[in-house]
Amino acid sequence: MKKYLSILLFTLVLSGCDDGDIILTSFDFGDANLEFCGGPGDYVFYKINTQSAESIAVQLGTTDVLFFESDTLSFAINGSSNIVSYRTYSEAVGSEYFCDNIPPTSPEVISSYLGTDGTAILFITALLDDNDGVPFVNSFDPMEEGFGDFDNDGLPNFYDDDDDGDNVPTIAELGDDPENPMNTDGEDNVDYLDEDDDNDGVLTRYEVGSKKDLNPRDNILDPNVGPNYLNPAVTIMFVVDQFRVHTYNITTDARLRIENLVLTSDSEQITQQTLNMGTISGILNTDITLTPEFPD
Ligand SMILES: [Ca+2]
Ligand SMILES: [Ca+2]
Ligand SMILES: [Ca+2]
Ligand SMILES: [Ca+2]
Repeated sequence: MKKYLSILLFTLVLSGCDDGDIILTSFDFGDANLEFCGGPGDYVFYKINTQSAESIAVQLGTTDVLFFESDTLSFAINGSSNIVSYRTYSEAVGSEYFCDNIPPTSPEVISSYLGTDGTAILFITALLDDNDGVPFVNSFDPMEEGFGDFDNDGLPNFYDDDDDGDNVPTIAELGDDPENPMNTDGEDNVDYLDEDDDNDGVLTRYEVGSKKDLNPRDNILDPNVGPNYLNPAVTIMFVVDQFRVHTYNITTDARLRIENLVLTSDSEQITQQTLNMGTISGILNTDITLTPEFPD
């Protein structure tokens, strides 16, 4: 006989059940952390309740590379490419049960439910940061550390670690007091948004030792004054229209929710309107290095 029970109803039934009846399901993942392994083609999210020896796992078959940008993605649960499975075991399982190429043969599966309907929704929040010492500003103004692109290198200021494209990293152009960034020539923009920091008519990027030199900081003719790009008396130049390597960090949080889930076993069906699986902070935390193309 097939029983149709909502999880809520089932929880009520269980809480009134203390006479040793056989309990097939507890479906309690309240304290369990959402965990993750896998990658494109096989993204696996799972929760384990070690006390009641049960697990719920969501496998997503998308071959897309996820977590590098913010997005909200929906996946139809179908039992083949996108799988939800709920299981109880003879004893608690560990992460290897979901993450190893060859899953362990023990413990024994007591009951097994497969998702036959529902939608898994993945909320991805990716934070990009150049860690250049300038705090993020929610603005499109190219003079602010936001979405504007001061040097037109394709990287918005908030994750461009050389905002003015002069091949001196922003963090090296702020000076001792980031609240009041350095302005060597005392004119126009502060140094990290100034392509000619000493106002000598030669772009900072050009105040180097050769056409291939991408580091103006180590060209110092007069050590008493400092690097040539901060010395208006020195105008030795080589045309360098290339950018140095840039680095920024991506840190991503992922939240998973399942809606209208139908779990089916041989003898029973469990439905749940909304199942919040939880959040994984820092599911991705990686540095990206690239060399921006020089604009025409
Ligand atoms: Ca830029
Ligand atoms: Ca920046
Ligand atoms: Ca710079
Ligand atoms: Ca100079």
